[in-house]
Amino acid sequence: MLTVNQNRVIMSAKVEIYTWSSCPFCLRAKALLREKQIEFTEYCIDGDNAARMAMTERANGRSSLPQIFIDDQHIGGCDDIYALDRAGKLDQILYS
Ligand SMILES: N[C@@H](CCC(=O)N[C@@H](CS)C(=O)NCC(=O)O)C(=O)O
Repeated sequence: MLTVNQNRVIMSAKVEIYTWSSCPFCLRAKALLREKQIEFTEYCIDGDNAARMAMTERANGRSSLPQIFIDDQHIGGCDDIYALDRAGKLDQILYS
């Protein structure tokens, strides 16, 4: 995927996030991605139990929202993506 970052066009990873519209953790996770100017695909699954079950299977049993995937690799939820960022590992995954 092509992303504009600090006025440069660069390659970045495919980012997907499953959300509920009124979930504070989801809003927080999306805020981090937006802050980094990362484009992402959002699957808002409000009230869709079948979609939640499919997400849970893809997320190795994790059923809380959000669940985040980068290039089809399961990252986890909001706390996980912030922890990766604090550890300086998120940019590495996004731009490798
Ligand atoms: N530690 C998780 C917390 C996520 C969380 O608790 N999300 C709520 C929605 S805001 C949830 O999925 N709760 C489980 C449920 O309602 O079944 C994270 O950082 O993503």
